[in-house]
Amino acid sequence: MKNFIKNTTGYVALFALLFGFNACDQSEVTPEANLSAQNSEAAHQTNSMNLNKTYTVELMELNGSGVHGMAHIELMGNEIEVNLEAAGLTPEMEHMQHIHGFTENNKNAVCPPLSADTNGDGLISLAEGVPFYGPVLVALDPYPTADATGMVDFMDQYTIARAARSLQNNVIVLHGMYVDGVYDPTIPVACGQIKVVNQGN
Ligand SMILES: [Cu+2]
Repeated sequence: MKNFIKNTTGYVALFALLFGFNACDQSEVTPEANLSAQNSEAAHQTNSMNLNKTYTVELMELNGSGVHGMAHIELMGNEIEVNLEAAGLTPEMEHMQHIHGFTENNKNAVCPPLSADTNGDGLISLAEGVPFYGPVLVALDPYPTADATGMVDFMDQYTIARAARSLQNNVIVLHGMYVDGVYDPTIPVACGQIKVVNQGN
C-alpha cells in the first residue's frame, strides 16, 4: 500500500473521492506529498468539485395536466444519479420519463410552448413537442408508477453518452395521462429545463 501511494499519488485523490476517505489524513505521506500538503485541502476540494456537477429541474405542467415536480441530478464522470419527485400524475399508472435533447452542437432543448400544438387539437403530442425538446437522450427507466395519490418518488443511476453530458442543454419530460377516456402513455404532462447548480469549478 505504501509503494502504491508513492507511485500513484494522483490516484489517491481519486480513491479518496470514490471511497470516502481523506488522503490528507493518511499517516503514510510521501516527501513529495508533504511539499504540497499546504495546498492539499484546496486541491481536494477542487478535485471533487471538478468531478461532480449538480443540477436541478423544476417540472411544470404541460397540456393542463396539473403535474408538477422537482428533479435533482448529480453528474460524476459519465454517471448520473437522478432524484425526481412529482405530484398530480394519473394514479396507479406508469409514467415514462426521459431526458430529451439534441445531439447537434449548440442546439438547446426547451419545453414546448402552446404554439407547438400544430394540429390545433388543444394538446401538444409527443411528436409535436419534438422540434422543441428533441428526441430521447436518456430513458429514466424503469419508469415509475404513480401511487394512489398521483405521486412519484424516484431515484436511479445511469451511464450517459458524451453527447448528453452538457445536461443544461436538455430538459426532462414526464409523460402519460387520460385523453378522451383513454390513457395515452406518450403525451407530455410535465417538462423542466435542466439548470446548473454547481458548475464544478
Ligand atoms: Cu420523453
